[in-house]
Amino acid sequence: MTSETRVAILGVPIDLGAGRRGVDMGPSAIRYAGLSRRLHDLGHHVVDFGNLATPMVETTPLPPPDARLRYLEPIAEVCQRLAELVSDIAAQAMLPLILGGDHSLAIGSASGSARGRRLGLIWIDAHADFNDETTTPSGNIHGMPLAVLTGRGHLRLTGLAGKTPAFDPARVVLIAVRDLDPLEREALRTSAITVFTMHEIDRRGMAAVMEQALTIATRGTDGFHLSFDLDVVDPREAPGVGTPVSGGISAREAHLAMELIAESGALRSLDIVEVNPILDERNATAELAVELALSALGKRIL
Ligand code: EXY
Ligand code: MN
Ligand code: MN
Ligand code: MN
Repeated sequence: MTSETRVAILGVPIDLGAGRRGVDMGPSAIRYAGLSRRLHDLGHHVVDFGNLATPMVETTPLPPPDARLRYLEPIAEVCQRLAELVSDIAAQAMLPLILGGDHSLAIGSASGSARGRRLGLIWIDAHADFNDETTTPSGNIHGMPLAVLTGRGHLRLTGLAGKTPAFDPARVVLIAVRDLDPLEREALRTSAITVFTMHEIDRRGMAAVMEQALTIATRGTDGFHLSFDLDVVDPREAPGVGTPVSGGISAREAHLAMELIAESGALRSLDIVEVNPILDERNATAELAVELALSALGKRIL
C-alpha cells in the first residue's frame, strides 16, 4: 500500500505556447484515461480542481508573423494565476499535479511551487525549452520555460516565483534531451544546468542517470518540482504529442525514472504536458501519461 499523498489535480488547457493546435485537449484526454480514479485506487486522497480558465487561440488576437514571444501577454496572465493557485495548493500540504497543455504552463506551475521554498528542478523532455526571445527560432513560448525558470527571458515571465531565478541552475537537471537549436545549445553549454542527453542514457542507463539527477536536485533543497513532457518518450509509444522527435526513451525507461522519483520521497509538485490527443486515435499517449503519474506517485509492480 502506498503512503497516502493528498493530490491536487489541476488542468491547464493552454496551447498558445505551442506551434500546433490540439494540446489544449490534453487535460480532458488524461482525465478520460482515468487519472483520478486510478490515483484514488492507489490509496491517495485526490481533489480535482478542474481546469484553469485559459484563452482560446480562436478568440485571441493573432501575433505578428515575426513575433519573438508569441502570445506573451495571455500566457503571462495564465502563468500568473497558475503560480498563485499552485502556491496556495502547496501551502495546504497538497501535491499539485498539473495537466497540460503546452509546456509554457510550467513557467507558472514551477514558479508557484518554488514560492517560499528552495526547490530543485527535474526536466524530462526531448527538448531543452531553453530559448529566449533572442535565440528562439519560432517565437513559441513552450520552447522557453526552462530558460525563464533559471532567470533568462522576459520580465513578464521570470518573476513569478517572487525571486529570480525561481530555480538555482546548479539544482536543475535536464534529462533525455535530443533536439536542441544552435543558439540554445550554446546557452545550455555555458549554464550550470546538468544535462543528460539521450547519449548518456544509452551509455549509462536510466537508473544511473536518475540516481545522479536526484542527488543534484535534492542537495540542500526542500525537494524538487518535476516537469515531464510526453514528447520525451519515443513517438512509436507516445505518438500523441505536439512536437514528436524520434529516438526517444522507452515507456519502461520512463516508468523507471518515475519509480525512482517516487522512491526519493522528495517530489513536491509535477507537470505532465504536451499530450495532443488529436494525433493519437487510441488515446494511448494519455493512457501512458496516467500510468507514469501513478509510477511517480508510488505505484509498484510487486
Ligand atoms: N526548440 C524549438 C523552439 O524553441 O521552437 C522547439 C521547442 C519545442 C518545445 C516542446 C515543448 O517541448
Ligand atoms: Mn495566495
Ligand atoms: Mn517541453
Ligand atoms: Mn518537448
